[in-house]
Amino acid sequence: MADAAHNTIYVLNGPNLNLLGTREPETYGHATLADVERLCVETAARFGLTAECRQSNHEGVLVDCIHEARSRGVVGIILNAGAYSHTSIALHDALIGVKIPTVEVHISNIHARESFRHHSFTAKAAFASICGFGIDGYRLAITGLAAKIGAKAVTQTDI
Ligand code: CA2
Repeated sequence: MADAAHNTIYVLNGPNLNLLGTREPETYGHATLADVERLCVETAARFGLTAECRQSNHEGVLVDCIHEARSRGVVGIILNAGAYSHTSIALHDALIGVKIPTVEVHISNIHARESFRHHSFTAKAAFASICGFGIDGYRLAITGLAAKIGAKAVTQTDI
């Protein structure tokens, strides 16, 4: 493995999540994508993990990120595939293919919204899903992922 990343997790955000904090605050809150990514980096660090954050509006780019995660030896994925969650068999297949422990996150409670948001293809390939906690869902997801992969909270003396 050329570029092993054995304490790296990927945080992948899909289409339109770059607009966070600019519109629809009643649904998605006021935090920006930069706020989400900061939260993820800080939460991951508490478990000795490095969060690498990517956002793309393109399905194929997200598929490529998932493949890259495997080739780099990434140990976990946090995925909010946005609307592709509800449509993308390609993302589902990529996650199944790489076999990396994945947590699906949605900022909003997709089950309390339109029926077309109730089903998620990507959730079927994740070991856990979380929705409706706003951006705190990312923190909860990383905490759960850390427990799943055996990454222990680091103490101040470890840092
Ligand atoms: O609740 C979530 O996190 C979603 O994944 C967000 C997606 C939506 O399609 C999913 O059903 C649920 C949409 C992200 C769009 O984010 C925006 C943020 C601000 C303004 C406009 C869009």
